[in-house]
Amino acid sequence: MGPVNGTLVTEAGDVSWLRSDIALAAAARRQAAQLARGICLPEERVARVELCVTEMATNLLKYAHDGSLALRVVRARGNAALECLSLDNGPGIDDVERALRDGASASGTLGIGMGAIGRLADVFGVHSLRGRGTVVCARFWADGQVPAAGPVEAGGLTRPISGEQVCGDTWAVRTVDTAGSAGLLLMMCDGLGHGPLAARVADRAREAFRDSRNTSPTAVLEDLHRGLRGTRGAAAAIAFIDFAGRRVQLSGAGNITALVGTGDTRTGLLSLPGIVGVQLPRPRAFEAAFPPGAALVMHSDGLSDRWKPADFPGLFTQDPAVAAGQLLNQAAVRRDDAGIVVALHRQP
Ligand SMILES: [Mn+2]
Repeated sequence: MGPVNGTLVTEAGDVSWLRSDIALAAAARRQAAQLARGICLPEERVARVELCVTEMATNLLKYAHDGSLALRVVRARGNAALECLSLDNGPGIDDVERALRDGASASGTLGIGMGAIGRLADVFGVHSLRGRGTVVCARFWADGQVPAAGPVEAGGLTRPISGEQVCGDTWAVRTVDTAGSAGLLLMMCDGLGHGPLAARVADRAREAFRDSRNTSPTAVLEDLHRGLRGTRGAAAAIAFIDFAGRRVQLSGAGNITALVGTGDTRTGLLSLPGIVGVQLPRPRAFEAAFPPGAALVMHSDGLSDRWKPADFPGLFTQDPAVAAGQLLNQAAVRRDDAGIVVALHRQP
């Protein structure tokens, strides 16, 4: 049974990570086509997906040297889409606008094919940092219809520690719509350790978050604590974005980084010590303003917390999957599961 006062917007699912090597294009085509058919994309659109990942793989191999593709099914408000993300730490694209227009970057390298990917996909986004890397996102909705976006858009991404197929980091987003308040609830959860036992914590956390009837972050965190009893436990944080009040409230325990970025400033939101599911002190909530243009970012310790919004010009005007992808791409520490969820308050 779902929550009475809200519906699930989106949550972490399985992500296929494919590292850049000579077999990347073929492997990505096979994997992407299988996922696309799994959500009943018509064959004509499966062919588009295959073209898209071929372009992405070719770009990574030729120009970025090292990078990866992340393929996944995303679900939002009852619809499903196949999403293809390309992440690299290559030279970047000098002039993204130009690369999209005439199919060649100013340096004649990484941007080739970018315009083609943009024309193939239902939703397309690219964010590039010179000398630091590029993230490209192409999304194909099963029915070709892009769902209407709300005032706050959210998305996330997880990547398991190298050598593991499953991830202990997870995230989820659901709406709150009661007489008193309308907004978005977000969860970021880092199951202790990694591998299948940590992934089980992550599954249970998403379940507890979905089933919670509560709307305040402290109460949802306590529901998570009950849901995770008997597991090895997790660091977790719950945030509530109040649409009318333009504020965000956060309650967390353990090592989850949470901050609101507006322009060049970042306001940290504190979590208390504790292990959700094992030992949770009385939760407290911390608040920050969340004006239009603001970004809420929550991530596990699989990402360094030393990044600054000022180092990512233009990132928070992008699709949340691109923003999450670029932050993970630039800040992941690689010796741990990595997980991040981002909510962006669109300008009215
Ligand atoms: Mn961790």
